[in-house]
Amino acid sequence: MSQKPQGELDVLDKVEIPQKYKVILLNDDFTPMNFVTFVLQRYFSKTPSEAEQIMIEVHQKGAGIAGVYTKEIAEMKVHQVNEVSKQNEYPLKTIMEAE
Ligand code: TYC
Repeated sequence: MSQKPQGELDVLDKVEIPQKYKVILLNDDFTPMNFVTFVLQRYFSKTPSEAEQIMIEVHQKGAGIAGVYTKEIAEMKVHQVNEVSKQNEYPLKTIMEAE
């Protein structure tokens, strides 16, 4: 048990906090909007209205956050989206970025 005052972190405490990664959806000119909203619901557990909102943001701004996860989970999401997009012959891509 730590004897330190609350709110104070030392190096040993810090290494136990896992780094989180943003999974970022990228816009393109070809992927249908309904496929993007499907992906957000299926792989990122978004509601239909959340999915619609994120898809529109990506469409307008060029990129947007689909979710934030630990490294292994983020890697899996990126892989799943890139694979399902390829299978459907759409250029939809995701990347991950440390928070
Ligand atoms: N820009 C696409 C279109 O007009 C829709 C789209 C949105 C594609 C988000 C990718 O990540 C994306 N059909």
